[in-house]
Amino acid sequence: MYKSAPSNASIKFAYRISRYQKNPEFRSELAENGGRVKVPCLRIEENGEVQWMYESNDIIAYLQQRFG
Ligand SMILES: N[C@@H](CCC(=O)N[C@@H](CS)C(=O)NCC(=O)O)C(=O)O
Repeated sequence: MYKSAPSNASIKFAYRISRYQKNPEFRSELAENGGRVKVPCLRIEENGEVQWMYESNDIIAYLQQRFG
C-alpha cells in the first residue's frame, strides 16, 4: 500500500509500509537484502541503487536531511 504524507506535513514523499510479521515474503526480502530481520528498516531506492538502512535515529536523520 502506498501513501503520501498529508499536505500540511513538513515532509512529503511517497512511501510503503511492509510488516514482515504479516508478510513472509517481506521477511525473506528483508533478511536477504538488509542482512537482518530487524525493524525499523528503510529501503531507499535512488538512481537505480538500493540501500537498506537500520536504526531509527539514522532513518530519522536521513529523512530530515533528504526531505525535511
Ligand atoms: N536501536 C534500534 C532498535 C530496533 C529494535 O530493537 N527492533 C526490534 C523490534 S522493536 C527488532 O526488530 N528486533 C529484532 C532484532 O534486533 O534482530 C532502533 O532504534 O531502530
